[in-house]
Amino acid sequence: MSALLKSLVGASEKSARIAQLCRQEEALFQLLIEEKTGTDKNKKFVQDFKTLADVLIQEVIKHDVGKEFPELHGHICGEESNKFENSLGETLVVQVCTTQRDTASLLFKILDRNQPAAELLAAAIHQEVVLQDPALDTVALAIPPERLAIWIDPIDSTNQYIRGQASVAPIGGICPSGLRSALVLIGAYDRSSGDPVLGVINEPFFREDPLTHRWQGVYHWGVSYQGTSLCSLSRPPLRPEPSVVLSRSETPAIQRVLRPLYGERLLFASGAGYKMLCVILGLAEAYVLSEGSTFKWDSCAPHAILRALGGGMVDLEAALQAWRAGQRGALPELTYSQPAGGAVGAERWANRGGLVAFMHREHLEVVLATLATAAL
Ligand code: 2IP
Ligand code: CA
Ligand code: CA
Repeated sequence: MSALLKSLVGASEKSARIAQLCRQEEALFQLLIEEKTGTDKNKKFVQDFKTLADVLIQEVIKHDVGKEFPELHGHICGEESNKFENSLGETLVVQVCTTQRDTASLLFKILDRNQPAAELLAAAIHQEVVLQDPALDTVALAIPPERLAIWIDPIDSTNQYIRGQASVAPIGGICPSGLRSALVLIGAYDRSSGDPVLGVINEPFFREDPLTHRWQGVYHWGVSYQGTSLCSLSRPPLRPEPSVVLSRSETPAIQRVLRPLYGERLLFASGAGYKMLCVILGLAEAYVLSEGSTFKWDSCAPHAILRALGGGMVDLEAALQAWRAGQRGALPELTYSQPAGGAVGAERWANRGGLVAFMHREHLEVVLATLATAAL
């Protein structure tokens, strides 16, 4: 199990390096930021490249983890499809090849014959990541990989990743926007129960080195399985003046109802994963989302870490229903193995009832009691 945890952390590190590289290397950066000038073909190409960063990272994780754990083959899924249409209208399958050279020639085709970009990416994809983390080496856990499946969001908060604002001043410790909210999310869940088991969150843009202007990242992990909880972080306390973090597009009705509870400590941030991370780090007591705009790949990793620290993530609609019916014991947490009935495409994996991410059960109860009695 610790081998799987290490493999997922290693894959998140490689992913973070690819995400950083696309912003740092001129040949790649130009593709990422180029604006709507030029021909339609150019426009399409730029659009393609933005997706390519996501698709590539997902394929790298699938490849590296799948190679080490054949039991997981067919059970590593994510937001992206690996079919990719280039600007010439050719459909190509993005994959990690056996050698760096083969990967580079595949990328050369995908990237409209841009050799420097193809070579830089191929080198990053085939690099060996050596983790230097003694804490990880001491983790001893026995969870058979064949009981697990994996959800990946290769880059969450893509919009902020593309926009790339480096230094956005935090409000109440939380960055409202900017590169900080772009995260790599890798979560494992129990195939039969659907419960989240293991989560890795990597922050590729944690800190910019003032001298080299290179990005430095940081990762966090947590495991919660059959009564055993382990985490790279410690449980934050419930603060006397709690705060909540919301999406900027959260409904006015929810904002109005929560305002009296939090006052000035009603905070806003981009990125679903980042808002969950804020709860994990104790920068917010809750993340409330009333709409079905997140997916299993957004919540699985943060949810596993929250559980490892004694928190959780409930389905808001189902939790409110249970609360109103007086069933206030075990509130319905999100699960990860079943698609939503009657939905198609990505919608099958949406957290359709919205969610509340929380660290302290008593605070979740305050949120639910407030929302349950309000006219929404
Ligand atoms: C998005 C991203 C958005 C979030 C949305 C996610 O994932 O995290 O930022 O919206 O829910 O699905 P918001 O920022 O309003 O919370 P992606 O960037 O991977 O599409
Ligand atoms: Ca996402
Ligand atoms: Ca994404």
